[in-house]
Amino acid sequence: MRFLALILGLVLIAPAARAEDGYDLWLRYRSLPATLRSEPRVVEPIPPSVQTPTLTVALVELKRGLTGLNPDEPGLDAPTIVLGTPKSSSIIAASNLPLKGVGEEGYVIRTLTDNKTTVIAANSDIGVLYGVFHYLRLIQTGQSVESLDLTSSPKVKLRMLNHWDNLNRTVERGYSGQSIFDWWRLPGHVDARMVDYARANASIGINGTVLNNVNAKADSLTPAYIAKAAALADTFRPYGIKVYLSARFSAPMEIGGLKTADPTDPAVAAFWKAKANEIYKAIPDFGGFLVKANSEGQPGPQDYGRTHVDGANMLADAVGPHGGVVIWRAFVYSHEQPDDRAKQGYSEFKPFDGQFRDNVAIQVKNGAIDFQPREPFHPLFGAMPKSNLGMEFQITKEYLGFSTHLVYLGPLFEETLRSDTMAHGKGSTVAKVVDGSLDNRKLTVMAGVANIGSDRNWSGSQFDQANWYAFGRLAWDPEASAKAIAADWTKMTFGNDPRLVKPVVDMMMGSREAAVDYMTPLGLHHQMGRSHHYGPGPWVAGGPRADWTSVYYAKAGPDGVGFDRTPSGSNATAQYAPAVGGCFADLKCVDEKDLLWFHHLPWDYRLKSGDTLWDGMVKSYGRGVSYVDGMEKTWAGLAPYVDAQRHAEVADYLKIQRNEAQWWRDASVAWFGSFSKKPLPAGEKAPAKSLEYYESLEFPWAPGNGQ
Ligand code: GCW
Repeated sequence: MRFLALILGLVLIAPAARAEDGYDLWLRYRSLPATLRSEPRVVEPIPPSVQTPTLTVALVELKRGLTGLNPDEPGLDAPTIVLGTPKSSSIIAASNLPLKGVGEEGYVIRTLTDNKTTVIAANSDIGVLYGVFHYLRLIQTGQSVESLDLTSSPKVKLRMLNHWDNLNRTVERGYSGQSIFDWWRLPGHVDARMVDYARANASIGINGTVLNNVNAKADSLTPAYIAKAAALADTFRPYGIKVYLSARFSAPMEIGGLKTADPTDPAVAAFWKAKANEIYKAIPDFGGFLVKANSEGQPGPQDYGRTHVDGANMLADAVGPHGGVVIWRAFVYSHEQPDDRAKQGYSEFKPFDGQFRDNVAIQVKNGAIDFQPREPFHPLFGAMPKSNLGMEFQITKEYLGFSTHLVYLGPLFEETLRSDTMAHGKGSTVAKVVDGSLDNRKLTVMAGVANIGSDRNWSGSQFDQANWYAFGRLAWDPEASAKAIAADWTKMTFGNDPRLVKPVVDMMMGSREAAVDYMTPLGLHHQMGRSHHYGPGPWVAGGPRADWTSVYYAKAGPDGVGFDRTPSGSNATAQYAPAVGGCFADLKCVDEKDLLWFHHLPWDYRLKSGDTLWDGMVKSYGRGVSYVDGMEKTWAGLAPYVDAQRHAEVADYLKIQRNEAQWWRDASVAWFGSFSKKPLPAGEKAPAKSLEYYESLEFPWAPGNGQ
């Protein structure tokens, strides 16, 4: 009997138990359980005379999804799906659909009054493909498609990935193997995986990709590499994805034979114009340039006494006639500048508001330091109403445990986007700056530093796929809910069983706060190991520049801990709208999550909980570790609902995370305890090893550091 039950059990869970490695992402299209299946549908063919590459891939995707999710044959009288534009389909043209309101990339999905026909319609072919992915998502997530009437269109114009991929296939801050782009074999061979890359991105609405690292080599702009980029552009085009290149500002000298890269020099401007013409000849829909200038040693206009405006506008004039854009990063800080690093981006860019060309966007990281587990929103959001201000998030988790820590970034993205800049009073959220609605900006950008690599599972871990997914969904709609996105992703990636979905979503939703807790609680930041940023390194000091050390940020001493950014300190709070900055600077108002970001406080400062700061810190670290413990246990209990291979991989990683969270906790408690000199709160264990031990650990081969 026991044996029979076991066999039966195996048969019942057989579909889930099939080996999967994560390659299929959220586009698995595995057959749904009978209870969730809707009636099989017939997809109307597209007449050859109106077929286009994009409509063709939309049709193929729809059929692939439908037959995968429900392999039953449609009956004779089965309902139909018609997809297309008013140009490609007479049914759509005659259906009186609200297409006017959905713009260039949006779509309408509607079940017509005959109740037999559902149209997936758009003004453009790419809108149709987006609509197909939405329709499939409804089925994948177990929603009814019997009677639909919905519209959707992206709120942000450029929804982009930024690959920090080098030409030798190393990836700066990449934890998922090598670069997905096989530069050496291009353009002769385009890996079939490039199509799946494009499908996956299109499925979440991403419409641009920067192929090379912002720490750029001029080689990317040589004819040989332009041809390689063109081969990728040809592959991505049916999926609505444009390619962009990071441009090295000194390229005119390195590959143009000039003696200068001064943006005001006519020969330099002529070099860039000619280069743009050359690129557009090979890639007629080339997106434009992304530029990291005068930051962390990269060349830029300031090398010639010129400004960011001079540099950006000169490049903008080169790509402008072709419809291209220049995305100029605001991630600048200089070691000659003694001021608080958190202030430097704002100080440099704010005075230029209104001076950039219309086809320039300033790309601003979510926070003023660098993709920390938690940062208050960057003060530039809301401060440059006369400029196009784009968002840069980091999907790859440089400061969040790389690919082996389960940290769902949806809540981080959401927290930033929902922050209120108060630029025009209440409700002036960062999302409204990014989608352009606050100041009526047309060129809007949301970029994510990609976590994609050559690993079979794309992102280094199964759960890191969710961060790529969430980024895309939030770029489409910056006001979307991180939790709803997590639920969609979980259902599409692992299945619809509520016994799986709820615990996984819960686990994901708390995972980022847990990482904050075990790494940098209460507003601490930049406490990671030197240069590779792996593991704890609160003792990191010395070296080439103060603002690359941990002690610069935590300022721990016998008197207390934290960075005073109030008017009595660096006064970074003055860079925010008065109501916001005033609150940050006020101990009675500031959220304790940001406490030590803005304040230097004594160890016995009383937190709202009644704990002293020291006790509160120690408890936070411990809370983070316990959360990971909990995730490990929850996940172990989910084995019946997840295929063995993916289950085992996640379980291994959670174990790594559990150990590393403990290490973070112990090392941090040892370090900060050497200043506080206070006993641990009751029930808290002493660190397992001595401070010297933690300080002695070295990781010369930690990934993501390579050039
Ligand atoms: O996050 C930091 C990284 C650098 C990166 C830089 C940037 C591409 O440590 O590796 O360089 O930011 O955003 O330019």
